[in-house]
Order: sequence, then C-alpha cells, then structure tokens
Amino acid sequence: MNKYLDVSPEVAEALRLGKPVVALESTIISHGMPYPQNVETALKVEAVIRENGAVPATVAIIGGRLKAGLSADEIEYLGKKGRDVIKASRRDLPVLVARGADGATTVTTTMMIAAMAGIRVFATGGIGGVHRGAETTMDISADLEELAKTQVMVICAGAKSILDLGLTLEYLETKGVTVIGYGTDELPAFYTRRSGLKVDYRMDTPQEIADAFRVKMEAGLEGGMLVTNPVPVEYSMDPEVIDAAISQALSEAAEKGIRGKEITPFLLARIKDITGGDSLNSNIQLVLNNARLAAAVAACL
Ligand code: PSU
Ligand code: MN
Repeated sequence: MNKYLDVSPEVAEALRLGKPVVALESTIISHGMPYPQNVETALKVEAVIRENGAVPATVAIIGGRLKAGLSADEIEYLGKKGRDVIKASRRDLPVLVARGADGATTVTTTMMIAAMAGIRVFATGGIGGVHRGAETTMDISADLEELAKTQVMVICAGAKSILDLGLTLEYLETKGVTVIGYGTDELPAFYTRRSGLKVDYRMDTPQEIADAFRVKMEAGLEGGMLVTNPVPVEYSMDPEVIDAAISQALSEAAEKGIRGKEITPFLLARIKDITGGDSLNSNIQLVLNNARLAAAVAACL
C-alpha cells in the first residue's frame, strides 16, 4: 500500500470483503458549491450511496495525507474552508503531500487516489474538458489525460457548456476513452439532458456498464471510462436560461483575464450567482442521481 495513502477503516473493510465502494471528489465540495449546501450535499451523497448498498469514499488531501474515506468532520472542514483550500490536480499532489498541506481533489486526483486504494467507480457532477477557445489558450483539463491513463470509471452528468463539448469528445476519442450514455444516445450537458452530440455507446442497465468495464480491467487496458447520466427531467434547466448565464460568466472571465486553474471555479460560482438557487438545486440533484447509478454499477462489478 502506498505510504502516503490513508484508507478509512470502513472503506478498507469494504474493499477487503469485495463490497461495492464508490469514490467521491472534494473539489465539488470546496470549489463547486457554496457553504453550507456543499457540506449538506456531500453528506447526502454519502447517504444515498449507503442506501443503495455501497460504501462511499470521499477523497481529499488532508495534512499531506492522501485520504480515501473522510469523516463528517473532515467534510465539514473542507466545505467551510471552501475556495481557501487548494484545488489539487495531478501537478499539485506531490508538493501538497511534501508540505503536509490540504488539497481538494479534482476528478484527476480523485481518480489517482481511488486507483491507489483499489476503488474502481467514482461519481461526481461534471468533469473538466476542452475549454472554448482552447485552440489558442490550450486550456484542456487534466481530467481528460487522467481518463486516458487511470483505470477508474467516472460517472457524471456530462460537462457544462462552459467547455467546448464537441472538442472534448474529440479529445476523448483520441485518448481512447469510451463515452457511455446511460439511457441516452446523446451527451448530456450537465444542467440539461441534451447537447446535440452523440456518445459512443448507449447503455440501459448498470450491468452493461459494469460488463464493459470488467473487460477493460481483465484485459489490462489502461485508462478509465466516462459514463454520462442525464440530469433527471424534473430538475433539468431551461437551455436558454443556462446558456445566457454561461455566456455572461464567460465574458466576465475574459474581461477579468481569469485563466489557468482559476477559470473553472470562477465560472461555476458566477453561473450559480446569475441563475440563483435554480442551478444549485439542479446541480445537487444530478450529483445524487449519479451517486445512485454509481452504487448500482459498483454492486454489479
Ligand atoms: N465542472 C463542474 N463541476 C466541478 C468541476 C468541473 O461542473 O466541480 C471541478 C471538478 O473537480 C473537475 C475540475 O475535475 O473542476 C476541473 O478543473 P479544470 O477545468 O481546471 O481542470
Ligand atoms: Mn484548465
């Protein structure tokens, strides 16, 4: 076992007994939602995973330790610190550990730590991808590279159209990452169920998803898989409202010259402010929906 890794006793026991375990990220807590809804949601997501027969393993870096499985106090701590916690991607991990610092794990670092712990299924809200204008900024999320490299399935609600979704799919294709639509042929766009873009494969049961991933593991193929699960109809947003909010947030970011790792948290916070509670509620509901599917897939695996 990696000497920098702490697997919580509950998660370690579940892994030892071959019980289903679902990893969860912590940037969604610190940078993705405001306090206290972030902490409430993180705890609710854990509860939903338990209700569906799996053990949750929220991932973070705390005091320089790579953690798979957090206590409620640790979740509260990260949620309260919010954007003061360092958003930790692959490049940040060794420095934060060496310094004994805290870090909120993105999709990238959550996949890394989940793989170290032996967890194969991870649920979140949305992934990073190829940003609009990436042909000049070269802003492409490390999440896509991690999906190409690390054998963890990521279950999300697609990606927000703060990204160029078409280029994101092209990039995933190049990197050999299978994109699955759960009950849909179309890539969901986080707040909305449709993007007009096709996924690689539609699957209608958790078992089908687990079967494809099992082949990947047994054949020793590197990399993850991306399962996209549309937001439930009753919580999906009006595309015009959300597109207007995204456009406004993007132009504010350009005006302020925001770039690098700051851009995604900035856009997430602005979209939430512009659309008020609606987008936050839809965000919370889609994460819970992904947690339910992840628990079911983990049980099939
Ligand atoms: N997109 C969302 N919600 C999020 C994120 C992205 O809709 O919370 C977070 C995730 O942690 C993701 C990270 O891994 O942002 C991507 O950041 P970047 O674009 O800087 O790679
Ligand atoms: Mn980036």
